[in-house]
Amino acid sequence: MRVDVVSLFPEFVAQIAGHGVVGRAQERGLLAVHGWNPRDHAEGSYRRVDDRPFGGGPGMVMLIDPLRDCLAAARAADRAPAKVIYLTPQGAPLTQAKVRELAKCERLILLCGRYEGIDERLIEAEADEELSIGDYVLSGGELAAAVVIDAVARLQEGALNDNESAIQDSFEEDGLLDCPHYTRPVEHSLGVVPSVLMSGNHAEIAKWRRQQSLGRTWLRRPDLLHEDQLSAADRKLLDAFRDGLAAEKTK
Ligand code: 9D3
Repeated sequence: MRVDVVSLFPEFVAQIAGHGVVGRAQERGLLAVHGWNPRDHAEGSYRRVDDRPFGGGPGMVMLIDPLRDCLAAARAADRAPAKVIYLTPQGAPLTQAKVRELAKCERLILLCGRYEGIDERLIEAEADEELSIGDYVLSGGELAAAVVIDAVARLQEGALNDNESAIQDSFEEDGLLDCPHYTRPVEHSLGVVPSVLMSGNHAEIAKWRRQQSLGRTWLRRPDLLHEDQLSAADRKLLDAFRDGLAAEKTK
């Protein structure tokens, strides 16, 4: 997969793409990330990339032409057709389902805005999709681009080592939160490890982990839990989790 990032700070994105799972995916030839700067396509000694908004108001708007020429240069750098994604607070929320879909693309071009945003005509003419990474305010699209790159990189075949398997992720599997994890020592001044994890009974351990995933999702992210769609076994585990909590409260 090839990802081209159009940004006034392309080195910012390259930096992130050089480390961890993303860096390793690049080393393994599974992913290539390239940066493109609209300022390199801006005219005159000022190399202007923005101007004041029509209708007035604060801030600046990114000009059509430097962006369009930059995007054309990025497109022309490879024969494969690219899906162009504009990263913006007005976009559809990024989900793991969307990440799975994007990870299958041969080529993506990520368009990062700065200032108040980009002239709407450029977006209408060039962007296939608009995505947001969540309901909070960033200073530009670069961190959002880094998030998209990280999430799609780890789904490339061969990007993860065996111990990092994407399927093991309970979130990837069924949209539940993960269970708690423990390591040595068994007894610490901060507390002891739940005894079931020391029992060697793998069926009981799997049940406990499943129950913790269900219980935590119910407590912390009820929006992710579709109770009406749970299996009878999951229902029982969740009911027991709730009973356990209630018992603890009355203790
Ligand atoms: C202070 C500016 N805001 C006026 C009410 C609008 C605004 C413009 C540009 C807010 C943020 C940004 C820059 N953000 C992004 O480019 C961005 C983003 C984000 O801020 N949150 C979540 N996902 C994304 S994707 C791109």
